Amino acid sequence: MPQGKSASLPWTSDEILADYRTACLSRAASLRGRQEVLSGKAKFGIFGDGKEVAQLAMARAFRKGDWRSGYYRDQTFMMALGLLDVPAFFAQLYAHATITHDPSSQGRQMNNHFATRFLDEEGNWLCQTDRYHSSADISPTGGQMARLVGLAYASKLYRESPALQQWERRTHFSHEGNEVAFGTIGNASTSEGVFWESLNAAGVLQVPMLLSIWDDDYGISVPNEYQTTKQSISRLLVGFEYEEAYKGIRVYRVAGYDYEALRKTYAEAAELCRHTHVPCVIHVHGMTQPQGHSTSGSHERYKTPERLALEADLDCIKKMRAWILESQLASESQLAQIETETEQEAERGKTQAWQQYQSPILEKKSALLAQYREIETQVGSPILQTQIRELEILPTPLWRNLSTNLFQSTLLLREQPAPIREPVQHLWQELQQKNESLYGSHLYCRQHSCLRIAPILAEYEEKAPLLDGRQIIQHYFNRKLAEDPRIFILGEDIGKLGGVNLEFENLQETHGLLRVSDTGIREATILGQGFGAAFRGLRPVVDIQYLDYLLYCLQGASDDVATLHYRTAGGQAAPTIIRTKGHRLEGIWHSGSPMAMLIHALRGMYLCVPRNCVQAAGMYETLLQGDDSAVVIEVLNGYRVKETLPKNIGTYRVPLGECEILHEGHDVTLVTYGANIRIAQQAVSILSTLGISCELIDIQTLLPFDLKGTILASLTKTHRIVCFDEDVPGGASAYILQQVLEVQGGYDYLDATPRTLTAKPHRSAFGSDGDYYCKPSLEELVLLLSNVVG
Ligand SMILES: Cc1ncc(C[n+]2csc(CCOP(=O)(O)OP(=O)(O)O)c2C)c(N)n1
Repeated sequence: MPQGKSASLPWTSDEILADYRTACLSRAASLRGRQEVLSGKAKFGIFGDGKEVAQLAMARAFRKGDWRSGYYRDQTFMMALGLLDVPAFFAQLYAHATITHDPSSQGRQMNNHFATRFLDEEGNWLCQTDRYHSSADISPTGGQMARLVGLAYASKLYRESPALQQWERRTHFSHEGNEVAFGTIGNASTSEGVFWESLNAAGVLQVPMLLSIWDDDYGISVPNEYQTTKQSISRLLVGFEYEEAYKGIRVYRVAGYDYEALRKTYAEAAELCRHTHVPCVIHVHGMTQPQGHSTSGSHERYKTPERLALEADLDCIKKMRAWILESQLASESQLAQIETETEQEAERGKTQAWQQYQSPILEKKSALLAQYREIETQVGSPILQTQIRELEILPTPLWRNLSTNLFQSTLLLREQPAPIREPVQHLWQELQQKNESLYGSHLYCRQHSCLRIAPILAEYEEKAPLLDGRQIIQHYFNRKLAEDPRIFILGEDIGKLGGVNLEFENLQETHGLLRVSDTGIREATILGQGFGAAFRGLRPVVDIQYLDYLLYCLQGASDDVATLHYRTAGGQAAPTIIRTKGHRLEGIWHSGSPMAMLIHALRGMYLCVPRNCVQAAGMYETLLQGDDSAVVIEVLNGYRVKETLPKNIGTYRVPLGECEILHEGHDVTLVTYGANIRIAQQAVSILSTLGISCELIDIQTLLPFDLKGTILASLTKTHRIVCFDEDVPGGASAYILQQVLEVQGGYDYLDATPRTLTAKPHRSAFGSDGDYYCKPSLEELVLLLSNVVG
């Protein structure tokens, strides 16, 4: 081994050559990945070529207990830490739906979407301090940013929260908040609003977030000229620059092909971040894309020959190679050997992954062909000739090809006697069920599901105090914050003020700034701040001031929070409670009830719509015992309504997915929830004076929906249903009727047309008249119910 420059470097030449090997292996995998897609063996591919060397440096600065929140270019980083091998890289490319082969996602995510597993098979949380972590990637570019803030924020909490320092399990998750959250993002995605919001939040919070910006000058075909003011993200970040008096963010700029500078920059930034919690950004410029953006197109269509030539010159592996030789760290033949070996390893890994992916399907195909031939012998005619031919000519079948083929065979065999026809039908059903459950698992947690939490009834003392609803919430959280150091609440105006409705009055004084924290007006990162911290064993309650403003964080809630457990096939959970208030106040943006939007965007979360604060507290308690995430929408105009304080506040639990019958009746079933309950109760008593008996059912949670079939049971008695809802026509009411009529089978019991009473298709105008004529009213409800009963 030539000694050369290694003597003056802080790293051994062995270490540098190990890095070079990883870079070469990663590149060899990328090149083959594209070929696999172009030859039809995979659907789509996106790779990390051109970004290898910086990721080696990032991996060298990464410690056990640290976290990554990145995007689809980071394969070299994952390989460098031993979190990804070549077979797993290809298994994900092929969408191999087996957890042992694609441990990131069980074939659910596009390739290069990475996740480590920190839950065991039973959903128990593994020790986090002795391993490397990658929070699960998502495809919406920039979407990793909000979560990154929270991953870093957890270190701050573990270091600074006195309550957490007392928690006996803290060492399972953190060593005094020394963990750094490493982020990665492409240059073009820094144009997203959430990028700026996250940076600002990290600067304000002073959290150990180390963000790398991989800058290859393009976002697919659109150059920085159209992406970034002044065409340089680090130039733009000057205002964020750290100053002793004002804090801020340390910004570094380094070339993506300069191994030595990258190693030094990452070592310095990570050290600073880890010890001082000053957030850092490393703008890595001069990166390239040897194969273009993805397999969806070719970059020759939009890059000039000069640009392509420049990229070839700047290729980071080529540059690293030249630097190694120049520095006399290795000889030409040593490097050539590494290159040959990594080519071979990539080839072997690819072949192995393909065989592992194909062999069970090919086995099934052979078994099926044998069965078809046997059937033809029994029938005595070539009845399945086409099906056999179709299978025979399929060199690389998918499971769906077998399913389709089998289904067509069931049609061809429909006239045959049962012993011939039924085994084929069973095979089709078996394959269908197996794959439906394979692809459908883990939408919610299993072992630590909130649905497994035993309910506990609220109990009342004889002379229980009557309080404003908001005080019930205050009592509940006061108790929980005292009991459970993992819980923290954050949001706009909830700290010093105690919430705009004073639901958290004095809680910050009692429990401290880190347990009940004011944030800026930044809903996307309020959610991310909580959600990211939830990966690290904490229990955030994220306050969104009004339901109408949930839209600002809906992208994160839908793409990131709601899909997490599913997209990792049970490998990750980050139980986050979004608390908000809505339905009914006055004003276009203070009275929204966009429930259908939430129901459909948030499958994977629970959607709780408590009618009052006592119910809400019971739902929070159930949620805090499980590992699922949820949105709880409290009734905005209910905080001054008097409620009786249960003596077991903080312990009683309202079960999720269970309706409550609030008034028994026999003429019509009235289903509703949340703020409408009070109006419905008035309608029920008016109608009883008219001789109409209504059964009033509070749905309580829209996700999950009436798991015990309470509404159906009511329908078997009343044969009529009215769904009363504040969403737009055809909004949540359509979902409710679909659940009752189709899923529960309520259609069979109806004697009258099912009806809905909803808000108007536009938003509600301001003022009490605006409210009355835009939202469904008591009078309309009374009229509708009496017409239905007729
Ligand atoms: C929110 C969102 N918009 C658009 C896309 C489609 N898309 C995928 S990658 C990409 C370009 C991203 O460029 P950049 O952030 O520079 O990262 P690079 O791919 O160059 O590494 C686009 C527009 C997306 N995935 N997400």
